[in-house]
Amino acid sequence: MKSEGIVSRQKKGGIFMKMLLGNGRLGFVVFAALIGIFLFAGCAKKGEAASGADDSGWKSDSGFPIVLDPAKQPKLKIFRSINDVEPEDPNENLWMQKAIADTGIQIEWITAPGSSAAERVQMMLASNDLPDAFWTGIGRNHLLQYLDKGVFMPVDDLVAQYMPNLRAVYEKRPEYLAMSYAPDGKLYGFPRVEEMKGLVMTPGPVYIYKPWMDKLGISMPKTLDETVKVLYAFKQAGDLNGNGVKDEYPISWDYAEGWDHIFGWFSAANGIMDVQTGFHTEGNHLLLRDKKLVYAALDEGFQKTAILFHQFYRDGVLNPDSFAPHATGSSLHAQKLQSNLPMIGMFQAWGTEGRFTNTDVQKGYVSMPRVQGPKGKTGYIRNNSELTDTTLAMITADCKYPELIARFVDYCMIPANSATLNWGAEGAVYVKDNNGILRWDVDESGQILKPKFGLEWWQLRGYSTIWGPNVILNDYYETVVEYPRDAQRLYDEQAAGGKVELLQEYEAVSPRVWFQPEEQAELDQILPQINNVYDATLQRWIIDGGAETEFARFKTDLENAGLNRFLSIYQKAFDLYFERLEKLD
Ligand SMILES: [Ca+2]
Repeated sequence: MKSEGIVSRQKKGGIFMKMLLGNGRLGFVVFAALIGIFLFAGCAKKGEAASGADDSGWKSDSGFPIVLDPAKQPKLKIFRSINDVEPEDPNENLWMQKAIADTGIQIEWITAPGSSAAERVQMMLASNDLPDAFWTGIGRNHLLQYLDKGVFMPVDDLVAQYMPNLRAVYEKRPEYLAMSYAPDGKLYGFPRVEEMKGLVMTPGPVYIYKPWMDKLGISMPKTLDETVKVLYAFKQAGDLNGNGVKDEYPISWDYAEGWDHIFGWFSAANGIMDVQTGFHTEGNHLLLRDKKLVYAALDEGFQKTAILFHQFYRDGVLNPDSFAPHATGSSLHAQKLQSNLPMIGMFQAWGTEGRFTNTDVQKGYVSMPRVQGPKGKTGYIRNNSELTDTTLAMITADCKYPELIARFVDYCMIPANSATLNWGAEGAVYVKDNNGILRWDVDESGQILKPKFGLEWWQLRGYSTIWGPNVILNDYYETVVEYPRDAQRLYDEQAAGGKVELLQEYEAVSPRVWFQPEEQAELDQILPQINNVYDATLQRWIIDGGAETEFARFKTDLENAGLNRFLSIYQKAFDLYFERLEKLD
């Protein structure tokens, strides 16, 4: 256990030296002291409690356990929000029980149910009645709000001194470190990273109904022109589902859902990828070219694709209900998928699971490979990040033993501990196979987890982990933990749709850059206006036409809505991020 996940001594501090020096904050004396620590750590045996640094003897100097005499450890009060399937006292949580056994750490948890956590956190901050750390329930907005009030403790030095496992992560992924710096150039709290080979970095596949292609003797299209021909062949064939009614549509879209953007899949073939992200809507329609932000709708490829989609609409190729406003219940698009007969030739979705009532219909849909257009290949990425948080376990300024928290977080950064912290404990969600790899503890069906503790399979994750800072990297799969079984099918379909190539071709506009509070407020005010112009214009162009003649006016409308200001604020945040990243490389 003691040597598990400890980084090689040679690598220690490499990136952190650059980062600390790069920020110009450390004088020579501090730098020398840190070098001393690394040299010392290089000599000490792993996990050995070295003498001298602490006189009470209740804690070790490095490795695990952290606390040697729990009775003597001063109290640590840590806040976290809890969910309703887990034990009320996080110390009774399955993951935490192993963590206590491994580290010896004693935590007095202050908890609130998820529904009232935000209010509780605001009260604690407003009254300055603070725990030693906020494990969860706190985020960037809190930090920005209290940044100049000294409520939170920067953790740069703690990372450099006490966190070899987190440093190893930053060595491999300097971009995550560069994204973690607050506007004042310091680190607060710790990250959560959930790399799943880019699962959330591309949208769900574009699906095409294979039995209709087979019926018409059409093979999978390879170009944009061939794709358009397939769609028109579907249209001309008429009653493909054989119910005597022309109720089929070659393409359907659920525009109001705001999640999938089949238009953007096409527009990339006309030279401009148009992104819709679902969440992080600030990244919609943005792409990075040579580190500069570009707004997709300003490109002629966007205009050209709008003209194509108007043809689809006019010719009955596109389901006219694609733009129906979202009422409660299923959208008209969703209802067509749920029909007992196939009604749609092509659509895009985050997997087909749960969208169909007839599994035979569902089985006919296959993931479409990218096709070549006049100015590129189809497909888009999502402006997302697998770094989902940078401010977990945020330590407050008055904490007397911040190194205990830092070392405990570093315990969470050991790969197997991160996997179980993120997805559920061994003994609940996972069992280790003969090679020591964590695998789902499945029932006889082989598909879902064995029910345990009187809970359903989908409750075992929430029951058995305390969440918090953790890092899952792609290289942990099949070395530490299996790829999440419930995501494998979607991943495979994305891969068939050209995911890997897309992620090499494009760089995501990360939502993890930082804005100053006043900039954020300005973005929040401008963004809905820009989106209104985009949404209203694109829908009108597709339904009524107008893309040929109104392109210049559209650009003016976007500018009047604040597009230039929006781009300059976002670009500034990116410039700072790239500048920091360069210093680390
Ligand atoms: Ca029909």
